[in-house]
Amino acid sequence: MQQREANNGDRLPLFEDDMSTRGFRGKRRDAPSGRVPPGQYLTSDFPVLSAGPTPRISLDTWSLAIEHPARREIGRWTWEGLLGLPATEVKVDIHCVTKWSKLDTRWKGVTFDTLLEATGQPAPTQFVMALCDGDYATNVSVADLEGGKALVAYAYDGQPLAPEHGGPVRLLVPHLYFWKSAKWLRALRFIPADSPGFWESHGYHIRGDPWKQERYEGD
Ligand SMILES: Nc1nc2c(c(=O)[nH]1)N[C@H]1C(S)=C(S)[C@@H](COP(=O)(O)O)O[C@H]1N2
Ligand SMILES: [Mo]
Repeated sequence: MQQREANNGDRLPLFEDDMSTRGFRGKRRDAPSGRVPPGQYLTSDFPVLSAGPTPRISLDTWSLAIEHPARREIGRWTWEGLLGLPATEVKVDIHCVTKWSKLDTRWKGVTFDTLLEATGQPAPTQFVMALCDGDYATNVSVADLEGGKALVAYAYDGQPLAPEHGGPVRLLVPHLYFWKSAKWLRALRFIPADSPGFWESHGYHIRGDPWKQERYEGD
């Protein structure tokens, strides 16, 4: 995959870097095949996939927590607090296990690395459960979050993230199937060992790498 190779493994390409190198990539828009994982088709619209209703979330009371396995909080940010952290803009391709892929989606938010750094501690364990309003949860390894691979995103395509797409804040882990990109994110809880979240306990793959077609348990 071109974007990955050009950007150190799975690291998210910074939006500015991407724009500045675009000239060297020439016709990559005409040759998207190398960017579409096996079994996926391209879509230009943005489907909404939610296991339940879109929660109503008030920014006045909203916060995002990072929790130690013993559930002790090691960080918490209000909406203003989150916006006050250094932001990152990325342009990435996303891949849903229901087989749509969408190229060049633009997001803004705070990287996992920046949040963890702001806690002033190293990762307490190697696995995280992303917890959401509305009971959804998904597991992600620290290896799949760190090194610029994941964003806590609050803007999409230059606008505040729409509620149906996970606003105010969602996780964005674009190198894994999109079910890992938890909408309405409220906490990142470090867990002692990898354990399934919502879809992962309903037969979906524990990791979900679209390039390996890790769709279902056992793939
Ligand atoms: N909280 C929450 N996050 C979620 C989901 C959900 O049902 N609830 N669905 C997941 C799935 S299966 C996909 S494909 C994407 C869909 O995101 P979208 O609706 O913005 O396209 O969100 C993921 N994150
Ligand atoms: Mo999905």
